[in-house]
Amino acid sequence: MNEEKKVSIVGVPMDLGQIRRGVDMGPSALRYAGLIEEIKSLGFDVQDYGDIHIHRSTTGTDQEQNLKNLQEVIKTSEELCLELDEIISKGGFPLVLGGDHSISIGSIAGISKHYKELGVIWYDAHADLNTAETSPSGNIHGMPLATNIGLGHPYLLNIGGYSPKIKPENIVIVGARSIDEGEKALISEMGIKVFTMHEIDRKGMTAVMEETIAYLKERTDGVHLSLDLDAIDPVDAPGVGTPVLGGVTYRESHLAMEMLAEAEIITSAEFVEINPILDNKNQTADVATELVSSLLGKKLI
Ligand code: B3U
Ligand code: MN
Ligand code: MN
Repeated sequence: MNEEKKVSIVGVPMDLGQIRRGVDMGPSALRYAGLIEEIKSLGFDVQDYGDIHIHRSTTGTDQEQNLKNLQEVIKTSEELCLELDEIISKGGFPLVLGGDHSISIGSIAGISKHYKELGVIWYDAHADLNTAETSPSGNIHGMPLATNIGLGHPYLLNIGGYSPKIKPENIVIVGARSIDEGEKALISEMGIKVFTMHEIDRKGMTAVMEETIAYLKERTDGVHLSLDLDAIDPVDAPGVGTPVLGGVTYRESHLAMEMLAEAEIITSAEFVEINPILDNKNQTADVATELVSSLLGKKLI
């Protein structure tokens, strides 16, 4: 990442990919935390594209097929896809502010067409590899990674007009500790690389990120960072819809972002699942803002 890069911000106030309201306020919480000013202070040209419109119908919501709010998710994803496609065509670095993790279906649809071998780092307590068939909840925020590798409802796969968006071997999941049975089967069947909390505890974040970077450098021509704040321990990031104990620490996460900045492999990013209603004085948005800053190259000295 270089200083001439234009950072193009898109907010996606989407909360229909899961059942707890409040995550739609994530983009506001990040702007309130001073995200834009922080990125500007690093010397970047920042362009804020504002928020994507979220289609909310109170009637006709599709609750069938174990896919909650399917139509609303599709409409928002298509718009996000177009917006990111345009940003990348204009040479911007897309920074997407969620919203729940279902937004990743639209973001990766817009980004992936610009790369032959897009890599993805999925920094998350969950694997988000469910389909309607395996999902215990019907919440689409638990399905975006499966969708992106070409598994799931045809309407979701069709966003952006092509599928799959990414190859299973171009994905690295970091921080997972709540993985459903169907997801476990898929991980081994597809050979998806996962660093669970076990590997992070055992090898340390330095080794995990060194391996992640080396693995992706070898096989990809761009890397999207999809950072779900619930990867981080609830002590450090309490404002998320589905907190899971035993997460990555604040310090480990900063180290991870600093190593990615140093490696210069990240070509787009999204920060998702911040729920200000469940937060402690905007702590989680403050943490996310700091992590964006480290990812974009902020140095301690
Ligand atoms: N795997 C579960 C729970 C979940 C996924 N993502 C979050 N929670 N944040 C599911 O519903 O798919
Ligand atoms: Mn997630
Ligand atoms: Mn998660």
